[in-house]
Amino acid sequence: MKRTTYLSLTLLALASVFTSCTNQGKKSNGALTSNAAERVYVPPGQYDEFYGFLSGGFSGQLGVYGIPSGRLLKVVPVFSQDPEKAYGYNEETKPMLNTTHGFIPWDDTHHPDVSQTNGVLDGRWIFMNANNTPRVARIDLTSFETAEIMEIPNSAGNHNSAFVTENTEYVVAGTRFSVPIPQRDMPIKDYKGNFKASLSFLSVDQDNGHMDLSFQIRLPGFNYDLAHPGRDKSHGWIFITTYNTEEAYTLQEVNSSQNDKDFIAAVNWKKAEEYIKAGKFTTEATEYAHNIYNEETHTATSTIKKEVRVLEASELPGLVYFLPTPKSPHGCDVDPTGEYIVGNGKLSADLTVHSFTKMLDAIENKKFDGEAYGIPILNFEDVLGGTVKQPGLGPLHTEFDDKGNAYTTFFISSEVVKWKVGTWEIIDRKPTYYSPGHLSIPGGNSQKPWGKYLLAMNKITKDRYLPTGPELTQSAQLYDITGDKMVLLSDFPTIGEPHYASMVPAELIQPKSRKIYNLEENEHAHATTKDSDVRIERNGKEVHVYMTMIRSHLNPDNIEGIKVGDKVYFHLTNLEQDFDVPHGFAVMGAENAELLVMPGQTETLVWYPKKVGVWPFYCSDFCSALHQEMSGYIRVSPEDSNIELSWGLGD
Ligand code: RUQ
Ligand code: CUA
Repeated sequence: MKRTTYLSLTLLALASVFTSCTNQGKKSNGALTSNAAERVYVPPGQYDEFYGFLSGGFSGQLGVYGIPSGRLLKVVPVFSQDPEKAYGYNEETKPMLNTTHGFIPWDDTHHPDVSQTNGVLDGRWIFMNANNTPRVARIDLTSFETAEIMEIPNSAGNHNSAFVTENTEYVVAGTRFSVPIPQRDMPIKDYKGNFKASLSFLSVDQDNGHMDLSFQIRLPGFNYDLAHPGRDKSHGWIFITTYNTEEAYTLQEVNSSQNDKDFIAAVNWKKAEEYIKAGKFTTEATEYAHNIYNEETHTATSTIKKEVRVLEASELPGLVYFLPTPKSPHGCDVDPTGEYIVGNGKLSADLTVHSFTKMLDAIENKKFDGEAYGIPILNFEDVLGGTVKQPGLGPLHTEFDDKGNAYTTFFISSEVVKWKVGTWEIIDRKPTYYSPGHLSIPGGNSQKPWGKYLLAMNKITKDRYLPTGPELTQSAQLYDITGDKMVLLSDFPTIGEPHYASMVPAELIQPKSRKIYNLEENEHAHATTKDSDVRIERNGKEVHVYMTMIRSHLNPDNIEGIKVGDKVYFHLTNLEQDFDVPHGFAVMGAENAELLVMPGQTETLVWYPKKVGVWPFYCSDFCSALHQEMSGYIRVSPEDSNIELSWGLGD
């Protein structure tokens, strides 16, 4: 234990040495070549070449940026409520944030992953994980809205998620924390052998993207950190880093760093499908929410599902193998050919690369080195494909270009290192400011990388921007990787803490981008698609206001007969059918903020009138020259008043 403590102290000390080095280096540094500014400059009125989807980390959102400019285009609320677009506040989208733990409006998201066809990014959907209360979301890349959220049962710390297979057959999600499964009351010290992990396979309907929890694989109680599906020759497998194979449950910093090697778990999901077909699963009772937003009714529903099919890894031969990998590996990355699996051992001096071909051979010839909970451990030397010697300190993640190169981030030595796949030689290294986590290359985790840019996402910002008090924005850095040497082009601030990002050529998404919702297709239960349908209905204390919005009035704009103690539903339909003409809606004293209604869309805000008076409401989005006129009044009378319900627009 002493030695390990010493090791972490050394790493810490090194970290500060390196940080201060790079800090100083930066002041005089000529990292920017003279034409770097030109290479990220997108002239007014022109478009970026790529979309960058950067996870919002602890903000629970997804940031959409233009690359190379770094311009922020949109923040998509996913596992969050959004005071810009009313997601999670309006009645239509509240069900999206429902779970079996109740309404969870804030989560921690790390890994956006774009759908693929034949191992190439296709720009249909982006999937993303919620770490804390395990969920997987699907964001539709025509509307750029969260379209679906699936809660993951039997999981805890859904960090190892969401990873998309080559034809988007599955989105795979594993547990970072092992827990009692099923959950029960038991002493923490009995962790070893009793806590378990699960790997969930969510199938995806290729027509509409709908997810279904197809099955789970039950695994030993290690920590499963990151994963990548095999591709091309290794299609049908998924590779997952583990740490804490010690099964420590306290002071993990030390106790989880004892073993010389942890594992990369190689899971054969084609085999899993065979076992499912052959009925080798057990159906377990559990509970999880499945939430879907319907684009016709503009309304989300939440359904609680009750069971899941489970495959027990220790009992099913050929399903899972362990590849020994030094030392507490974090990222697990597969090269574009599918042959090499890179384990980024956080505490290892070298980068370990496994060979898929050798792995198959080792399996066939039973080159085993023992087993863990009934799962064969393959012999390290027999699966080793190569080693990148002393590339840097604290490797976290690796991506690939289209010329046979790999790029790895090093957190402690604060740099990106370029190396050659196959010869394992180091070609280039460039500092990052400071301490990068993930990096991203467009298509860099698929069969087809577009090796033009590399984005490093840094954990520490320090002095890169004007200070903003104790809380600083996070920072991304863009490199040109078209030459032998990487060239730093720019810094740009990001929201939350991006872990992974996915970058996609704009041409795959831009032509399909939705402009409006067609009024004729609006099937919202409370839509008002023409002015003659404007009305107010009272049902006891419940009042429904069917209101329309168009430049530049709200209809009705005078309402009387509302009483203290009512519950008023404002159903707003935006009658516009032009691109980029949303209207907002705000009414004084509303507890749940405002609405922002897209052309042709209907949204609902609930308002509890608590005080007698005449209260204004208005459009909160500057929509026209007479936007300031787009307003009205609602009269609230005492609870026992007998003022008749009435409404109007002019005379
Ligand atoms: S992780 S910064 Cu959350 Cu993907 Cu490595
Ligand atoms: Cu409508 Cu401002």
